[in-house]
Parts: sequence; structure tokens; C-alpha cells
Amino acid sequence: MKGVVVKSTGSWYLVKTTEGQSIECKIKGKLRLKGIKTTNPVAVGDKVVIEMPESQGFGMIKDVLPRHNHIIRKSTNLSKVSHIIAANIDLALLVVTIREPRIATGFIDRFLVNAEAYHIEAAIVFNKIDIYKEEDMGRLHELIEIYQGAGYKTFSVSAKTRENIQDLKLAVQNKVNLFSGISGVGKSALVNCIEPGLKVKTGDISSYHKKGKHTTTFPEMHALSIGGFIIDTPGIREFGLVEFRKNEIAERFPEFRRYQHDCRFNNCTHIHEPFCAVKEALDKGEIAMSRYESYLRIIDDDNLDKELWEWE
Ligand SMILES: Nc1nc2c(ncn2[C@@H]2O[C@H](COP(=O)(O)OP(=O)(O)OP(=O)(O)O)[C@@H](O)[C@H]2O)c(=O)[nH]1
Ligand SMILES: [Mg+2]
Ligand SMILES: [Zn+2]
Repeated sequence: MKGVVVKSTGSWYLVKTTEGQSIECKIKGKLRLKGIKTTNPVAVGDKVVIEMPESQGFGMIKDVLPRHNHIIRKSTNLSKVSHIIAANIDLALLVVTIREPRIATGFIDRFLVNAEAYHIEAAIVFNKIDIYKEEDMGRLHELIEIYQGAGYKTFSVSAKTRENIQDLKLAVQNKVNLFSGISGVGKSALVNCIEPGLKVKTGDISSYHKKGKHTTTFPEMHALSIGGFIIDTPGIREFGLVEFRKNEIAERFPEFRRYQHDCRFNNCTHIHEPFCAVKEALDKGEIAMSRYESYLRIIDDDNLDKELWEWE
């Protein structure tokens, strides 16, 4: 039988078969994927082949079909072992809020660099617009301008009042969507909004107090009645970019890509070289200063540097 992994707790996997059955499964013996060292050989979104031995009440995953992409998290920045968050994603949505908890642009930019590296389309969802004060609205419009200018879709929604949920629904329809973001931004609340029948557990706002506790503890894939799926994930704190080379980073900023061919030097780092088209675009306001600063910060990352010596 074939199916897709919709939930994984580490030792157990819930597989939805092509016939629509949900079967609890374990992994068969030494199922290992070539190339990547991971703590989990099978992730949510994986398409798998399972068998059901007569004598036992659960299935066995015996093969994982080739992935068209996957998104990885490192347990720590220096760790060599990665954890696959999800596989076969069509659209990665970063859910953020201007308030409760407040977003840092550096976090958004690292997320986007990651998605670009995996060649996964990304978009940004600003949630909780119902509680934004006037200055938050100003910040919201600033951020929308920055990210739409860089080439990303943005959504400004409220899971509470359902404002603009219809736009988000259209964007996720018939796709496998990954909902990412720090704890407490309302990822699960948005899943419930898009598919009201689900009743996914959401957090209690009084217990968040900036730091946020994790309400969702395992990635889980939910089927949508309009077609498609949403993979709801536990909150993440940061994105390690350790496997990147310095000269790869600029490539992951789509608005830099538009200019870099006009730089005088073809190995231009866009930092100190003369006749740099990226810096000229920055001076003209065609590239946002906050994006350029994120680029510099990522390039300066000590961990990234250390890793560079091993990779080059
Ligand atoms: N005012 C307001 N509150 C919201 C909105 N969306 C979510 N919340 C509240 O924010 C809190 C956190 O929501 P969750 O959906 O549990 O957040 P999450 O991102 O899934 O968090 P984790 O599962 O811990 O990663 C809950 O108390 C929600 O009721 C919104 O649009 N407006
Ligand atoms: Mg959640
Ligand atoms: Zn340049």
C-alpha cells in the first residue's frame, strides 16, 4: 500500500493511505536514506510504501519514495545531525505578528534564505492584525513594502476576526503548505480558521508572555476540504544556516539576484567592491536597508564562517 505520512512522534508514524485509511506504522528495520545524517529517516509529507503483516495491529513503513524537496532543522547551530521537519512542500508560509510576540526582520530573512536554498516558494503571513495599534499598522505597511518589493507574497490576517482569511485560503488551496513560525503567533489558530472542523489545539494567550510555550509539539499534516494540506509545526526559535557558503548567501536574496550580474566583478560580495550594482540599488532605495543588513549579519555569522572552512 502507498500513503503519505501525516504525523510523526518519533517512533510512531500515522500514514494516510491512497484509499483514505489512517494506519499507525513503525519503521521497518534499517530504513536509511542515503546522503543525509538525520535523526528521523521519515518525516511528515513523505510518500511511503507500507505493508500490514496479518499478525500485528499496525503497519510497517518499508520504503520512502523520492522527495521533491525537504526542509531541515539543526538541533544546534554546530550540530552535524539534522532533523527533517517536512518533505514535499509546495509553499512555506512564515506566520509572524507585529505584536504578541513581536517579529524581528532578521528572523524572517533567515527563514526566506532557507526556503530559497531548498527551492521552496515562500510567503509571509502577518497574523493578529485585530490587535495592532496605530504604530503597529505603520510597521506592518513598512514590512509589506519590504517583502513584496523583494518578490514575496504577504497576507495580513486575523485568525480571531477572520479578516482576509479568504485570500489565505485561496493561496493554500490544492497545495502542500508548511506553516512555520515562533510559538504563539497563531499557526494552529489559522489552521482552524481555514478548516473549522479540525479543532487543532491552540495555546492560552495568558501563558505566552513573550517567550512562548509550545502548544503544538509534533508536525502534523491536515487535509483541507478545499483541496490540499497544511502541515502545522511546533514553534521554532531560530534558523541555523550552517551549511551555507558565503558566496551562496547573496543568491538567496531574490532582489539581489536581479542586480548582481551588473556588478563590475563577477565574484562581487556586495560589501566593499567598487561598481557594485547591488549597493547602487540599495542607495536608490530599490533594495531595502533591513534586507541588506540581514545579508551582512548572515555573512558575518561566526558559525557560518567555521563551517566554511570545512566545506570549501
Ligand atoms: N487576538 C488574536 N489572537 C490570536 C490570533 N491568532 C491566534 N491568537 C491567539 O494566540 C495564541 C497562540 O495561538 P496558537 O495558534 O496556539 O499559536 P501557535 O503558533 O500554533 O503556537 P505553537 O503551537 O506553540 O507553535 C492563542 O491564545 C490564540 O487564541 C489572532 O488573529 N488574534
Ligand atoms: Mg500550534
Ligand atoms: Zn556587487
